[in-house]
Amino acid sequence: MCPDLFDDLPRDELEPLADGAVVLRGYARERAAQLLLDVAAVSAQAPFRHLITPGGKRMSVAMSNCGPLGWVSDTRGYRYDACDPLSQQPWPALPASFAQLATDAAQRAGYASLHPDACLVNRYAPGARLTLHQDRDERDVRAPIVSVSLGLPATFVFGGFTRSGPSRRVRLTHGDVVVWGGASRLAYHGVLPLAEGEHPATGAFRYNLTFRKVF
Ligand code: MD6
Ligand code: FE
Repeated sequence: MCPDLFDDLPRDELEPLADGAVVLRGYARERAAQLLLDVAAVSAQAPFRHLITPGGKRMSVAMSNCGPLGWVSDTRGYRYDACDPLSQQPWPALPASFAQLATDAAQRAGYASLHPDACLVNRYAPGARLTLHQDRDERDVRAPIVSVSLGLPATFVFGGFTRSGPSRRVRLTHGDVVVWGGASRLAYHGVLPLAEGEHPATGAFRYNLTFRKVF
């Protein structure tokens, strides 16, 4: 069957992924248009760019940030920085639509309150991928991460606490939100190379917003 037939139905399913991690299917769908307008506004101020890994490789995913802190990478390492290295200016403020969604989704997933101080905005073109990694540059790993998928579908790989351990794959489509904390907060994860496609809301791209509490 073709799951896209059901794209217009309201969905608010809570799908357990692992201990502490849950997929809220379609949770952001009704807000997606506003979120994408705000992605455009953020990236007008802090353009998408391909960061360089500490090992000297160009990342295939293009990134921007908003909020008090932004995640950056260069040959000196990974870190959070209050300024955009391209402009030497503070990152754009967290749009109200972003802040509201992060708080609502965390609550829906059972986390009392999330006050994110960083939002990483990822843009995937066909072929772009994210190799297995842990999110461990945040000092406060008690807070969950809220991750929003917009546009083209992607396959998310969710592993354990070692890079080579077993993993499962989860299809993430437009409007899906993953809330990820507790026992899974430091699990390895990644995104398989994005397939070619055309999405009515985002064209040939997938966007992902991840809200974090760094401090
Ligand atoms: C992405 N997401 O979905 C990449 N990290 O494009 C992540 O790397 C991620 O979705 C931590 C928690 C949730 C995530
Ligand atoms: Fe991550």
